[in-house]
Amino acid sequence: MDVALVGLAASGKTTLLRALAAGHLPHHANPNEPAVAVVKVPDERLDRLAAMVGAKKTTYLELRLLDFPSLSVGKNGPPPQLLGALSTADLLVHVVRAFTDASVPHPLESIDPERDVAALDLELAFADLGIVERRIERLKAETRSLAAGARGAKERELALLERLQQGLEAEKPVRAMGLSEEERSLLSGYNLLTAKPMLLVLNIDEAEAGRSLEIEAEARGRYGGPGTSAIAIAAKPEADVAELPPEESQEFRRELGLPERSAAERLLQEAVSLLGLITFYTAGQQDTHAWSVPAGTPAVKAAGRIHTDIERGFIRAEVTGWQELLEAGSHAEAKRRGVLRLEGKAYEVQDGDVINVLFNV
Ligand SMILES: Nc1nc2c(ncn2[C@@H]2O[C@H](COP(=O)(O)OP(=O)(O)OP(=O)(O)O)[C@@H](O)[C@H]2O)c(=O)[nH]1
Ligand SMILES: [Mg+2]
Repeated sequence: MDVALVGLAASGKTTLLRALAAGHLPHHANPNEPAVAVVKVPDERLDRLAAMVGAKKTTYLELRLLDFPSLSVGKNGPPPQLLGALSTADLLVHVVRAFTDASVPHPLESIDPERDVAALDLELAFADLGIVERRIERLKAETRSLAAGARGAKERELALLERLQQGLEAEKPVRAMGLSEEERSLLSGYNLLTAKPMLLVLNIDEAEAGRSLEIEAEARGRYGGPGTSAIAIAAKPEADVAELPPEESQEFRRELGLPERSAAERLLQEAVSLLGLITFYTAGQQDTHAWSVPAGTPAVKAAGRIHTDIERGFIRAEVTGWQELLEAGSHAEAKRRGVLRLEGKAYEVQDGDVINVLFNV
């Protein structure tokens, strides 16, 4: 899954990437293209399961982070090439400047997070509007050349696009238009930017780090909505602490007043949930492994994430909630306590399930 970090110039995108990638930073190959870093999603549940079984290897979920060049807004909006590169991302992370540091100039010359959020949203909506309008023109022309009886599908698409056009003109993102599953899949080929989930990251002052969670709650109330969430992070100190060994980082976090959970853990787990994914685990001694699947995935399909043979030969899944398994301390004890359940192919995998698939090849 690709997560694009976007924002105005000097909002802290690259600093945030340093906090998320803990020092493993890519180089910008070309100033007009994003730099890419593959990061592991920190996961305490996985760490504890791995410790319980004494796993030789622990495998975290991974996300690809794309650090985009800054997007300009207003009269000289972002170049089409950059917006095109954004269109294949699965999630947009808008890094919004909320830190005050006078030595870092702001492209719009004042600190105003609400204005910046609205300005970038407007650019994205404008880009989508262009795509929708061009498609409407094309569809109208195509429909005219068809016999009346053969116009059904195109007319349905046209009606949907006209609805989007109206919404976008009113600056409403597609993700907030309440589209059905079917309508969304009809639109999936267009890669509309405002149809993607959006995570706003308020990059706050170091001095405000102690109030992160409070500022975040306020921001969620203000900006949250369908497919949209917000988080407050002090990127600079988070980036500095991310490079320390884990034993030292907790102490520094306390001294700096940073929240107990790291920026990487908070942001990347929020990203996974905005992507509509849930995490399940396999707790083997060789490898204790986190896997992600879309919410609502049946056990047999989830098994296919592990290996296609396991999907094909699926018999049953032994399923235990991560917490119950940790409380029991072993699979054997979980079985004795009756918290290990046997589930069939259609069982809908839940976030936090620890699964052992019984299969036959
Ligand atoms: N005080 C303070 N400075 C920050 C913070 N985050 C970033 N900066 C500074 O702001 C400047 C720009 O940060 P970058 O992370 O390079 O911003 P960017 O969004 O990647 O910038 P471009 O890629 O040029 O658009 C740097 O000098 C950072 O040190 C922060 O949380 N607090
Ligand atoms: Mg940068």
